[in-house]
Order: sequence, then structure tokens, then C-alpha cells
Amino acid sequence: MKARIAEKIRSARTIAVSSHVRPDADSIGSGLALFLMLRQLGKDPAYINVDRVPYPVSKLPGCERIRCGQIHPQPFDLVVLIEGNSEERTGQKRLQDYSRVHIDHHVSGGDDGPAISWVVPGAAAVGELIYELGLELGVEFTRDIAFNLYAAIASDTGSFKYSNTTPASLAIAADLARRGGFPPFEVSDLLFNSNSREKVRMLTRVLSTLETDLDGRLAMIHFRRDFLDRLSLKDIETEDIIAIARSIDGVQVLLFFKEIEEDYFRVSIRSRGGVFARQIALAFHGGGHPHAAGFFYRGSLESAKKEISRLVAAQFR
Ligand SMILES: [Mn+2]
Repeated sequence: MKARIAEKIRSARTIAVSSHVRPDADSIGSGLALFLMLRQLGKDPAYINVDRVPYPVSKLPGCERIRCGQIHPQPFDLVVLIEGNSEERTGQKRLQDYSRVHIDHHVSGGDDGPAISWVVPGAAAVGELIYELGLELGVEFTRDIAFNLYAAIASDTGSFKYSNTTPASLAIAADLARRGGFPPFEVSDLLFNSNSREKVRMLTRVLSTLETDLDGRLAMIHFRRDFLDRLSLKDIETEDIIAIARSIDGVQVLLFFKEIEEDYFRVSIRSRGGVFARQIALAFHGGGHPHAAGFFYRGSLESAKKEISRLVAAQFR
């Protein structure tokens, strides 16, 4: 599939790259690396997203090149979608008439019609796939390309700590650090050592909601919209909070409830061992990876907790 995608890229001149809404370091690092590769190949690329890039991901090299808005109706020979192939995921409307390529490591639900799809669920990050595509295209891995791809992989693997980390992730990261000539610490410093005071305050607020159930195997935390009062934050970065709560000894499942509006929550599930987060998410029409999944829930926080923990308990049996 990657050979076919490389061929598509070679035969195109104007190429739009886009990543999903609420972009993270994997989709942005991957998109920027691809954008820089396309420029190196003499193409005329544009990187267009619906949402702005959050801090500190916005410090990745080349981020100022990302434009905000819709791809349609500008003409492009090819549109490359990173981690999302539907209007719901990308926020991009009316892409059906474009020649499209979709590169992802999530098995997604809906898609918007025909596109060449390269989906590798075993890849820890899309960054790994863009790295392979770069090799296929024969590009030079400059410092910025390598840095962005390393950041993509470091982010989705939680600095190579999560269960999705494979020997391939480590080998690719090592190769990127070598080719790019940067110390890996520079990436961790940029992504993980740049919390604002407000963010840490938010973290303590959310962590103070911690509850455990099912003999300490289930942990639950939540965020309410009014937690943002008196803080200058517009939104919360959830991965760090989730990582701390799931690290509790004995916890096999972590549920994080984020209030979107009254009685409407985004639920993130993390699991380990023989408990499968995705199975729980599917029961609520969500999706994701086996051990990291999510869905939306309409109802009160109390009923959500009750309903979901019942399903979790069923998996323990
Ligand atoms: Mn990813």
C-alpha cells in the first residue's frame, strides 16, 4: 500500500495535508514531516487543519506553516488525511471529489467514500508510517523531518512507556535521532517539560475527583466545565491526567469523564491486561485501540459511572 501511496504522491503536484480535529503531537508531527518531505520532493503542498494546534505541540518545527480552514473548494491533485477519513474526524467538508489518501493507525468506523487507505493498527503512531513512507519516497530525513516524526512517536507511546510501544517503535526512533542529529531529550523537553502553572492546577483539581471501585481495579476521574473558572485555560490536555490516574497500583481500568455540556460527556477508557477498553467503547458506539478507547455519553455523571462500571465488572469475570 505504501508503494501505491508513494506513486500517487510522485504523480501529483499540488497536495493538501490535513489531520484530525483537536490535533495531537502524533498527527501534527506526522503531518509536518510529510509536508516538509513534499516540499523537498519539489511538490506544492499545503497543510490545512480545521482546529488550531495546541501548546506545546505548536512548538514543533514548521508549525507556523499550518493554515486553518477548509480544503474545499481549492483545487488539489491529492489530499492526504492523517488519522481520520471522515468529515466527523477531520472537520473537512466536501472532500469526496478529491483524490484522497488516508494514513492511520486506528481502525476507524465511518469514512466518506473511496480513498486509498493505509491503516496499520499495530503501529504505535502514524509517525511510524510516515517514516516508512519517507523511506519509500527516498527523501532525506532532515533534522526537522526527523524531529517531528520522533515527537509523533514519543507522544503516542507516552515516551515509549505505553503498551503500544514495540521494538519497531524504538528502532525507528533511534534511526530518526541518528539521522536528525538531535538529542532525544530535546523532544521530551519540548513535549513533556512545558506545563503551565494553570495546567498543573487543573491537574490537581481533576485528580481530586478520583474514586476507585471493584476492589481497586477500576479508577474514575472527571472534569466539569466549571473547573475552568478562574483559570485562563480554554480546554484541558487530558493525556497527563489519565496517565497519572491509570498508574495507580492495581488499577486495570481507568475512566475519565469530560463534561462537554450539561449531561453530555466524553468518556476516555484506558485498560490493561485482559480487560479491553475498546470492547466497552463499542457498547456505546465508540471506538479506538484495544487498550485505549472512547465514546460520548448522554446522561448524568452518576448514571454514566453506574452503567459503565457494570460493563467493566462483567469483563473481570
Ligand atoms: Mn496517533
